[in-house]
Amino acid sequence: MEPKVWLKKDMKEKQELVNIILDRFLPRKDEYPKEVHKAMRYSVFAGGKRLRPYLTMLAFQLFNEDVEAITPVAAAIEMIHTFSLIHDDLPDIDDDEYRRGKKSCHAVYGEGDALLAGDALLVSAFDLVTHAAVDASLRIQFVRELAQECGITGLIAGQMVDIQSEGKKVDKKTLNYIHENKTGRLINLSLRLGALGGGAKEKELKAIEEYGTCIGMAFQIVDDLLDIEGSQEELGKTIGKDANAQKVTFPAVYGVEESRRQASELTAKAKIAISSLGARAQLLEILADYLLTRKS
Ligand code: GRG
Repeated sequence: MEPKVWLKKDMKEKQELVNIILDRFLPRKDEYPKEVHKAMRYSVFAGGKRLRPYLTMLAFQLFNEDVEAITPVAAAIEMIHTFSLIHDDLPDIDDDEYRRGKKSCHAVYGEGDALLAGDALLVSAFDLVTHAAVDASLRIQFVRELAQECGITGLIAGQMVDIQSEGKKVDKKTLNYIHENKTGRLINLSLRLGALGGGAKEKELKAIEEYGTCIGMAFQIVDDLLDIEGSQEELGKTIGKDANAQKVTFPAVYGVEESRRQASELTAKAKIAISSLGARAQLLEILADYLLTRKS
């Protein structure tokens, strides 16, 4: 099968597994109090590539075929990711009216409901993680690592510095700090939890983490480039927002060409990092290339 076709097929199958868990786990739309449940479901099922859950499942599958065992963790990570998008779009953060090709959560349900829907997704994700069919000690580790990576030493820190840096001239170190924390940490953790759940050894984990660090940064560079060169229709969100808000982005600091070069270099490094895992890591390699050329 052609690599891209294989990847698309596998992504679709795994997306469906994740969607089933999300649908089973999230409260029904008509459950009291309805508004918050509707808003949660609206954003979770608005679309989205389901990249992070896919990474968790792929990493798990390198070591264990029974991928359904890790699906609760994959779905929980998607809930956290969706929470971060809902809050990121709020008027006091990035103020974005569109997300995943639809009106953003607060634009439909109002700021209060969107805030609570995000909070509920974040908290419930920690419950869902504990449903993974792995050893209890691993489940505890998952909860702890999620809290650390998403909290004040991870995502929130990255987002905070991002907000503080708007309109300012920042150095390359700060640019890296923002992107590594805001985007890279959750991408890397998605892979790490999958690999840990599957039973990866220390050396294998290291290779997967190196891959995660590289594709995480490349993913954000491409995200920055798409904000300049992408199409609003394909992306499903407003484009040109970064420049308008004087955001700290790779193209703003390095220029478009150099940013593209860095994304390619990181993708090549990511593929080298997992070459030691052999043929079983082929889909991760194909995925790295796909992420570099994605249009949405
Ligand atoms: C505690 C998780 C947590 C977050 C609080 C709001 C916030 C702090 C962080 C926001 C982080 C953020 C929005 C980073 C941008 C990352 C990014 C490039 C998102 C787009 O990801 P895609 O393209 O989106 O995978 P889809 O819609 O396909 O899922």
